[in-house]
Amino acid sequence: MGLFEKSIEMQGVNAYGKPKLPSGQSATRKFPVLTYGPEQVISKEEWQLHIWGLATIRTLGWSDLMALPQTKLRADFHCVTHWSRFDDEWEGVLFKHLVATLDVKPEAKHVMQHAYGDYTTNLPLIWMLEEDVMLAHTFNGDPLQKEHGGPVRVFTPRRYAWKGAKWIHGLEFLAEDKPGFWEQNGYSNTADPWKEERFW
Ligand SMILES: Nc1nc2c(c(=O)[nH]1)N[C@H]1C(S)=C(S)[C@@H](COP(=O)(O)O)O[C@H]1N2
Ligand SMILES: [Mo]
Repeated sequence: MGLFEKSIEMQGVNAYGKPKLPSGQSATRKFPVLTYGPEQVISKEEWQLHIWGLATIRTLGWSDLMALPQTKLRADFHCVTHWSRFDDEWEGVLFKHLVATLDVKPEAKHVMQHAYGDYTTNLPLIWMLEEDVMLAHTFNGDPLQKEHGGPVRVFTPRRYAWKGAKWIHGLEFLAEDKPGFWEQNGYSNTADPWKEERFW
């Protein structure tokens, strides 16, 4: 997988004061594709994001997403299969900026991400609202490639990467937690790379 010597970019701490390279991870310059089931081929014209549950029911299209504040984020990507990538530039809409346009009920405490192709993953709302959780459409200046979840995926830099659904298609606001696809299949509910929360 193209491992390289521990170089300057992996030393020290990240933007949140955590070690740049979490324990049990190896750095790669490649960007492996990890998809369970078939790759989804969705054009930006047909892409839709449905919002339901304990929030305003809404459907956003590509132009609605583009009309929201756009943010660039330089961040690292940690996969539970032990590889990490560093310092990519991700661009898109922060989840918290999307939520600011919705009416979310106070009982909403959890979010289920639903992807085209039925992949799901769950996180507490409060973690989704962290300053770096993004609905990303651009990667290092280019449209996010379809194998990596284009036109739009969720990216959660402070969780293992399965916590971000590629081909994001729905956000369901819930009062109670519910396990997503990998969480039902033995992966950690919380997925903190710095605690090596891989499986339960
Ligand atoms: N829709 C969808 N999203 C997904 C997955 C998937 O199978 N389907 N795999 C997850 C897992 S396990 C990982 S590690 C990352 C991998 O993202 P990448 O293929 O861009 O490296 O996407 C996550 N998001
Ligand atoms: Mo994964």
